Amino acid sequence: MILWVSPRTSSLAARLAFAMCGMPGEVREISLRAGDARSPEFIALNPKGQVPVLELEGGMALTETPAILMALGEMFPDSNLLGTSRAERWQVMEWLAWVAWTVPGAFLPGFDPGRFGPAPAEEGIRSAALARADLALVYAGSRIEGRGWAVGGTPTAADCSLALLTVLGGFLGIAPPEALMAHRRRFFALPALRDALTAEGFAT
Ligand SMILES: N[C@@H](CCC(=O)N[C@@H](CS)C(=O)NCC(=O)O)C(=O)O
Repeated sequence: MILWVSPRTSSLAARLAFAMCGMPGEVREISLRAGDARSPEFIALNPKGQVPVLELEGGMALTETPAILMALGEMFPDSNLLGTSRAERWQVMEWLAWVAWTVPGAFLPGFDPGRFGPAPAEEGIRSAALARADLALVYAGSRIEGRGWAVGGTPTAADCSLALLTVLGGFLGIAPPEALMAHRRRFFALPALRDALTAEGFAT
């Protein structure tokens, strides 16, 4: 099994989930910045030209973070990535779906406003995105306040996705609410994540 990522991008959530499963395969890094995702070899793997991709034995190349996290959680149930009950699994999916919508809807235009409108509109697009991203972080902070983990009593895939939001917020210069930062510190302190975080350039 191979997990394809590009460091310090939204593939971080899948990389953390892979680490929570005990690194069941190889992690292969490409550089989005260098254009690797547009190479013929990568396009053959994922015609969308995006990371993450989970390449499975038998040739399936699974894309889309929620699908990858769900597949990992099902293949490695001891990881508790999908929680410990049916209700927790639904709640984990609720978080994954929300983050999957929130990243492109609220954060991405902040990084790359030119993709969402012509040059004269870029600054407005960017500042509107920052406001939406800030609101999303405040919402997530209010949900995590007073809790150890996003769902249930152990870390799950939802925590991978929440940590990603704080990281993207930081890249945009937004300070996430303290409850969310405390959650990220707690999560990043898990020994299973140490190597993945080091590879992504985060101090643990
Ligand atoms: N819907 C996909 C989005 C993945 C995505 O946007 N990946 C970004 C990483 S920041 C990417 O590869 N962007 C390259 C591009 O779209 O050109 C998911 O949830 O996994």
